[in-house]
Amino acid sequence: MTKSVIQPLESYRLIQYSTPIPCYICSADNTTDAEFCNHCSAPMALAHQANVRGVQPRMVAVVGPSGVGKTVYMGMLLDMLSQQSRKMQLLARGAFSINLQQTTMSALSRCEFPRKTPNEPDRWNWVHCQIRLPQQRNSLELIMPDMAGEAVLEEVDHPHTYRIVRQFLQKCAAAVVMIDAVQLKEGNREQDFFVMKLLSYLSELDNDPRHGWKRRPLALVLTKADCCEDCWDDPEGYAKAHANGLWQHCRERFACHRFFASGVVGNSIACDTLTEGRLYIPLRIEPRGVTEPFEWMLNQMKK
Ligand SMILES: Nc1nc2c(ncn2[C@@H]2O[C@H](COP(=O)(O)OP(=O)(O)O)[C@@H](O)[C@H]2O)c(=O)[nH]1
Ligand SMILES: [Mg+2]
Ligand SMILES: [Zn+2]
Repeated sequence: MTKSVIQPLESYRLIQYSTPIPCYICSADNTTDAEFCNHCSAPMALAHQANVRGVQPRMVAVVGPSGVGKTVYMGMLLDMLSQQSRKMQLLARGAFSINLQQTTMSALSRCEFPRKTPNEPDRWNWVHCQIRLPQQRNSLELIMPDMAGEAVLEEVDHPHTYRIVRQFLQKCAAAVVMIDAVQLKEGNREQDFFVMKLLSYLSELDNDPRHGWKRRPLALVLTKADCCEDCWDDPEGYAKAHANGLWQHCRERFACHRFFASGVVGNSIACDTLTEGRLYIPLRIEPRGVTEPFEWMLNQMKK
């Protein structure tokens, strides 16, 4: 014999699903309890935070080929800005915004570089932060993801394959574009080609003469400058000498751009391992030229 039981339907729970929440990156509707957007995989925490605070954060991109040093640069930048008190100050919004700084700084403190960024967008670290500029009353809300170089290249080569990359770059107010100074010097043209493709993609993504990428600030950062001393004094001259096509491209298509040099470690050595191949070990942390491109970019955005 089966005993009859009363099973409450709790259909009131379904009411919450009647109001969809639009994703902050691609604007597609999602249910209230979705962790990542169903359409582009961006974290829905970005949309919830924007709704709660009633402010629309602006977005900035840090892009470049895989292995150029984006993760190390962003982690160090966040760490430096969150610790300085007199100049530009950064305050993370939400616990998830601290992950990138935490993973980078804890790897560097163990004399290691952080692991490679996965290609899957739901595994990227996103940063939502508030920036206070010196002598300014109003602060700035920013969103920055640490995207994998391969995903960006895939979208650039085959547009519409990575919805998140396309939607994000379309809405970005400015970008830091990174190029490996060591590879340029060694004559490896891959960096040059990647960045030129990316810049063409951006120009086509939004070619509005007033608000399109032509007018948006672009900081071109030569990374790993600790290994090529000659790029510190004149980063633009270095780019002109070693990546002339890229330099010309910027001059013709981007009204607001500047070249910078940056290095996070003072010295690193290569070590061949049996399991993971060649690994680079940072011997000392000596950030140089890390905050300058970012500060320049924010100042240009204000204009
Ligand atoms: N010499 C030097 N090497 C760096 C620096 N930053 C990154 N690297 C090297 O570049 C590799 C890739 O860095 P990562 O930030 O993961 O690159 P991403 O793929 O662009 O995110 C690291 O494992 C290091 O070997 C730097 O400032 N100086
Ligand atoms: Mg990375
Ligand atoms: Zn989305």
